[in-house]
Amino acid sequence: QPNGGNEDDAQCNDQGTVHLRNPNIKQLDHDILYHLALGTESHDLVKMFGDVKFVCMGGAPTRMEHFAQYIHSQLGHKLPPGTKLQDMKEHSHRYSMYKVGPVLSISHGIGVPSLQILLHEIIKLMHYAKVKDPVFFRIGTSGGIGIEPGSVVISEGAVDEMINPYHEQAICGKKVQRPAKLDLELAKELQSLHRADDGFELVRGKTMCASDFYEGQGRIDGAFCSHTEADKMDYLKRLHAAGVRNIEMEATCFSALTHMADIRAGIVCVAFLNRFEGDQVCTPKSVLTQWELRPQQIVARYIEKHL
Ligand code: R2B
Ligand code: URA
Repeated sequence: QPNGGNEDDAQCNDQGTVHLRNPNIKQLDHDILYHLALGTESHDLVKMFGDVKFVCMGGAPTRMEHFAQYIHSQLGHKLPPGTKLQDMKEHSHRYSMYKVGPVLSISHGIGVPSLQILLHEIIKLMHYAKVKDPVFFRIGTSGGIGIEPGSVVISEGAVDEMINPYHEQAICGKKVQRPAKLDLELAKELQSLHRADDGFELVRGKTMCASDFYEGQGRIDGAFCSHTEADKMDYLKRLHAAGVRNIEMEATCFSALTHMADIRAGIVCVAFLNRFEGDQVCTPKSVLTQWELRPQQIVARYIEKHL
């Protein structure tokens, strides 16, 4: 193992606070969460974030701003009196972060590297803020496999492009694999919050995480392409047969890092297209924007239920 100790150590999460699996952290006088523009010495993290219960992440800054507004308008009555929507602009060197009482809404950008940096710092933030039993969500967009465009997929777990159920990370010249597991009970509960009159389908399935939108997702419409339409269809069918129902770009990392931190986590994504039918996202932007609200609705119901 690289410096950092045994990843199989049992978590001592007796008080429900988030423990860091890194013995080096204890040696630090103070810790700077560089990409969040926060630090243990410069900020009172317990005061600022100690009440957080739900951490919601999604790729786009505007979506996460909208989610914060949505939570404020929908759940305001259940939040402590006077709870305001805080735009934490000054604490977003790279990411956009909003706080509505116990709900943190943060954009993570596109792809694993951007998300992974954020997860390291947010998990440390939860630890320093002494947050108890937080639940993490990714509310995102994806390409569906064999499902109606506009459907919502609740992930049961993630696989990489090779259909391996782990997140692989090179550390000091060695590849380290970490299981990309999600909480199945949470996934089932999220599914139960779907209503017959929602006007969209909701399915549970595996999510394939790619490191590219084009060739890495089998698309034949990128700037480069050395495979055929038939190769693509074979690959999509193999994914489907393995239980994969959607493709996006962060699921393995999100699942693996939350799992390692012993944090309950769920991924809820809307599918913008059915990849069996094509590669281009042809639906008008105004419709996509409406579809993007669907995962937010499901997660807001979960939050409301558990407030
Ligand atoms: C879904 O959509 C983005 C790419 O368009 C990426 O962040 C993802 O996971
Ligand atoms: N996001 C992806 O990563 N893939 C898609 O096909 C659509 C959204």
